[in-house]
Amino acid sequence: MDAAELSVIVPVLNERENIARLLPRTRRVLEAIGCSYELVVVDGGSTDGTAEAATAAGARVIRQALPGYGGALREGLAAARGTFLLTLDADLSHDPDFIGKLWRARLRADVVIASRYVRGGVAYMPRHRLLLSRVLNAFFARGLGLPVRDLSSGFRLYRAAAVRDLDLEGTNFEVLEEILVKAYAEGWRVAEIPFTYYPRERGSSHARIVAFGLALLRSFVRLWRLRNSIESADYDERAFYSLIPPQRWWQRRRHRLTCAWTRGAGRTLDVGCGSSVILQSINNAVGLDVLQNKLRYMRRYDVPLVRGSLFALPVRDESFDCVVCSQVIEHIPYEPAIFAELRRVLRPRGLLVLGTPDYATLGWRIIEPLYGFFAPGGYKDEHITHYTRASLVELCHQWGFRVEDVGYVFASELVLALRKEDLPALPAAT
Ligand SMILES: Nc1nc2c(ncn2[C@@H]2O[C@H](COP(=O)(O)OP(=O)(O)OP(=O)(O)O)[C@@H](O)[C@H]2O)c(=O)[nH]1
Ligand SMILES: [Mg+2]
Repeated sequence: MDAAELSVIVPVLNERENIARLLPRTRRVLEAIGCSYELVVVDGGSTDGTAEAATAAGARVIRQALPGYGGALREGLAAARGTFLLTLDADLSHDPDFIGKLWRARLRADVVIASRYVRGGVAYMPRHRLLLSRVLNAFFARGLGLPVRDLSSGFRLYRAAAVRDLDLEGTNFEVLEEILVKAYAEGWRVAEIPFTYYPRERGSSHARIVAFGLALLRSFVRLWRLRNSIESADYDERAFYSLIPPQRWWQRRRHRLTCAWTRGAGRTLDVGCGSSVILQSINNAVGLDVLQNKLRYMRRYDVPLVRGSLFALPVRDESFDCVVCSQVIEHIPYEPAIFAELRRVLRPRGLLVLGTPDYATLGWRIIEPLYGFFAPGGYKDEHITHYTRASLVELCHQWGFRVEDVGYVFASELVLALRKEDLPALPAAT
């Protein structure tokens, strides 16, 4: 079978009556949309003839091997062959007529959620379940720094690439939050569109509040670690808005220094931009990074981006008026190629803004261990090359950069403004 444009994935457990109503309606909606599609039903061992009903309605039925709703969803996502993957419940709480709206919103983000909790969305649910759902969603969104209202909606449209490589482990309904958090941490965009939810009319519920609650809390702890580690695409951006005062001040001081010097400096290349706000504040910048997830995250801001490494910048000679290289050189081994490349891409008399911790300062020698202790998922263990002001200035001179200005973040992190001068002879790149 050819790959479809859209795979519709329905996890089912004893939903014979519901699936017999859902699938023909879904098919009509998909025919009206006019895309090529496949219907994938993931059966968790139904004993009421659900699988037979699904097969009779023309769906591909998969018998799940992993346990629970989470297992079913993961197997369904893995088995689907579409470019877009849509998941919905069988119990008609998720009206198939809504698929048209999700499909029309498919280019707005990589994950589109049918959301009960955005403006225009409505949830007809028993009051105690609504309350629980709202509290848990607010807790997850706040605690994990996700700008999403309805993290537990199972009615979603995914770009297949956004979920294909996620390493998922949830077996209960907490897999929904897990998918979202991991996709977001990989830099994929998430959007919500308003949706009206109705409770199931037939069949019986599979929600087990206590087991689900415990699974959700365990999952929260793991996801919290991920969100506060540098693995998360928006780590640098979140640090700028951190609620921990020293982290917030640090980021802002660095931003202020760097942006004051690069303001109006012309065409700028931000090498190792990550998801830093600096890239956005320099209005004429191209962002460059080695990490795909950081670049993917920054796409939402419409900044020009390029993937590459400082050892071999994928840009032409002398093509930038200014280069920013902040918090990069301490993460990579020292090689002459670094300075040769920074020099090569800058025009004559161009400006280089270079930032790195100064290991000769008492401040940094105290702060780095503290940072490693309080932010175990942070950057400390990645600092492999230790510069001091003296060693860095010496190197810059060798490579034909004149120091124009010197700044410090909390007397520990050095930021140099350097001017590219003519050099009669460059040091041989060894
Ligand atoms: N394959 C599979 N499907 C499941 C499993 N648990 C639930 N489902 C299906 O997942 C969807 C959502 O389950 P529901 O029981 O509706 O859960 P809920 O919406 O939180 O609760 P209610 O609507 O109140 O029943 C339905 O289509 C179920 O049939 C499972 O272990 N395996
Ligand atoms: Mg339901």
